[in-house]
Amino acid sequence: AVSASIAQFGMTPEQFKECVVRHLHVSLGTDENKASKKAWWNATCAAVNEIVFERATKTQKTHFQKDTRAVHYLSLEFLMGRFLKNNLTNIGLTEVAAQALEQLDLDFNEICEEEPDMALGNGGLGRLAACFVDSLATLGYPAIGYGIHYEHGLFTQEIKHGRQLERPDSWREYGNPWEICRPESIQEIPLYGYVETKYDENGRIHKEWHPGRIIKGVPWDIPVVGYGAKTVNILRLWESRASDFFNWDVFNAGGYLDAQVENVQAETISKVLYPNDNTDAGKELRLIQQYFFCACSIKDIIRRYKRAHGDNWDNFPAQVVMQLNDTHPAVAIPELMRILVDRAELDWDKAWGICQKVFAYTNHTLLPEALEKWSVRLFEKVLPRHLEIIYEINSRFLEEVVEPAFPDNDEVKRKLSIIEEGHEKMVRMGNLCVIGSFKVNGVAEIHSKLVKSDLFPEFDKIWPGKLTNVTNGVTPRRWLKSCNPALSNLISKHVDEDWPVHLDKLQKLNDLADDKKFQKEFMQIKHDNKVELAKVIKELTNVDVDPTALFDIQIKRLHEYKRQQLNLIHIMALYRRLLQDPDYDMPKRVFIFGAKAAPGYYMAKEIVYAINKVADKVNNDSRIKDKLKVVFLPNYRVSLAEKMIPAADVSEQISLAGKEASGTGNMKLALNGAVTIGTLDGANIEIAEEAGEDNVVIFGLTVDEVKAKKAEGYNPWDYYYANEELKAVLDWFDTDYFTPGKPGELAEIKRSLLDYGDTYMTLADYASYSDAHKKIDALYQDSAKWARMAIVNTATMGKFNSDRSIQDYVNNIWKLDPCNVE
Ligand code: 26Y
Repeated sequence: AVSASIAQFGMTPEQFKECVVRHLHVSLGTDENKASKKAWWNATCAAVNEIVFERATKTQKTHFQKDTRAVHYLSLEFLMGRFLKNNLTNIGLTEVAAQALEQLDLDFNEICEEEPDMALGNGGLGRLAACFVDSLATLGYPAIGYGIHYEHGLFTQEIKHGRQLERPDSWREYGNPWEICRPESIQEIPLYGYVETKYDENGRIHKEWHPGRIIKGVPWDIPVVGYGAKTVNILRLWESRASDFFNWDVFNAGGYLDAQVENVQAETISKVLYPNDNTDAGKELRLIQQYFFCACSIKDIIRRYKRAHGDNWDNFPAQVVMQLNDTHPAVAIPELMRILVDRAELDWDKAWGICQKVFAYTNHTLLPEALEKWSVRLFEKVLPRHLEIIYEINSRFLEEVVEPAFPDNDEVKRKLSIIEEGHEKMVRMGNLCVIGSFKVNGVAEIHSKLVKSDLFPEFDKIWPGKLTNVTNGVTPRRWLKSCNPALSNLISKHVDEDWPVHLDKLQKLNDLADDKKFQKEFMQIKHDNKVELAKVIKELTNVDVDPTALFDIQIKRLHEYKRQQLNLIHIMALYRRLLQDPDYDMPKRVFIFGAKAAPGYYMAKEIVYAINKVADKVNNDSRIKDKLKVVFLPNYRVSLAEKMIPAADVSEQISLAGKEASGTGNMKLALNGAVTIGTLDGANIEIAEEAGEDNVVIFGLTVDEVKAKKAEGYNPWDYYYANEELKAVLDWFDTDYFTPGKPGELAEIKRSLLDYGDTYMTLADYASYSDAHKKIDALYQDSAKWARMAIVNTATMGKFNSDRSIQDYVNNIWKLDPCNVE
């Protein structure tokens, strides 16, 4: 069905070329002689959009006419990356476009490089949202993604003298061809002010919120093209502006300048993405961002519902499900209650019944510092009516649900209460989400198990079955077909060509895992991809790396729990071994990092610096004869990931067991034939199950062993004194070996691993990690064995198709029907 629909856009390169040239003239106002590469890129996008916008309109119309139930994916982050190549892949016109541009003497890849990444997200959670909207459209489900139209996405990272510098990201400074402004769907959003209590003639209480400010929300629509391009869904992102009528008052009062100040404040809301990943800062502007986009989205959803169903709310839960991407959009729950109770004047129980049928919540982390809490004081200032509603939800929950389940148990009540009592009272957004949702899911088997047993055990007892699992996935369209065309073509020679939508079909490659010819072809492609990455490395860092070396890649946000520092100390140990014994037996190795540190995360930035200083020293030390290279690629982002992942031999997934909820980079790397070195954490466990124990290298403490060791009192010094190599490497941080003339510049890293308690048990896992790498070395030196492992990894990753994740959500949570468009 998919390839048939692709044929429907059957276009010749000549036709596509004509279309591009026409747009160069009529849309870009230039011509073939003057056009910059940027103009060519814009014109190519415009050509693609002739198909995309048409399909988007048709899809929206069909969904409206059939009055379909839809999922509304609420997320503060969508890490979309680039669109051009992806949309061409999904429309099935990549080859046609490449040939058309060639006829114009242009290089397709070079033109694609003109596109800035749309980086409206931090890491895993934001990229997951992007993979999910791709899969929803591919599977033909009615869905809309809601988020914020940030002016500045995640900062651009530069490395200067080894340190991270942050520069603003201006992804749409010169316009963005993929988005359309929809002023006809603007929403007005209240903030601040106070609540008035009124009584009607029957003595019924009524609350009226008198806001202190009104903000305008302007929607921008971005089409999301499904593979095969039958369904094109919409990602709707809200931009904040000053409200016209509100400013009019100020203006009439003579406050022209004040009005401008108000404008700036209003526009600040969607100005910038918060760059924290897995650490909550609790800032007022962030709460306002959360409320702003939730309120806009709910108004938008209700407007659409009323167009089909009028003022009758009875069908609302049948038509609408809202998925909360972590607790970030949790304020949507009291917002819907406010609209139902204060505006629609439903009675509380009826309103709450609706809410509890509409919301579902995904938990992405167990880390205490990432669990959102807002001070009651701040909540009351920004959203006074919502705070009242939260108190009401809470008191009814404690009385009607907790008391019967745990009679007279104040300790459990204290734990489950949405309000945390203490020095400063806090609103716990996680508890609010569990109480207000009909389903709660973790993102990998082990994570979901820990959500039940450690994070919310009492909730699991109160509502058995509410807490569940949906293992994450990644879209094979972007993360294999589009980013690794050579491997994709090889696969298509041996597997039905609809493998990008039936990824389980890759299993057929298992039969070829020992086939000499296939091994040779597979590994030749890996080599070619490494040659390409080596060029990128040279360009970005001026470091020469040998493509025949083993490429070992760790790409993810910089966080102590992800343990880039474990990778680093092991690299230092290898360096030391080579210095002590120039004949030390190991294959040539290149260690490659990509990672952004949150700008306020001190230790993460120290680790970035340490990696770069070690890299400087190692890469320029002729004594080790290029047997070891270390590369930190600056500004890691989706488009850079697309170049790194196809070139990886080894995938580093080395978080402390129990800390990484799932991981998704692990899936992308394995899918492209990298062998995982990893702990039994998150989705690594399921990857090992699928690929088989022989095709991954597992090391380190298990979740249970971590718990036991913590309980008995973990002491990192024991490991320091017990391991001569580990001690020597850690002591290196006190010297000026890697920071000439500046002894102790890296000493904080050693301190964090010893004096500050080694929160993530890096030293406890060191010996086992080092052994695991020795195993990798031996396997790599047997090239047939290695090829077999790489192939089996690609062959067995079918489970991690995000289509499977979406189908799990549909079956167990959303209960949607696919909708045929045309
Ligand atoms: C509270 C706020 C500052 C905050 C902002 C971003 C908190 C958390 C985050 C981001 C979390 C995140 O990206 N979590 C990751 O989600 C992935 C998708 O489920 C998982 O694969 C990954 O293990 C998890 O760390």
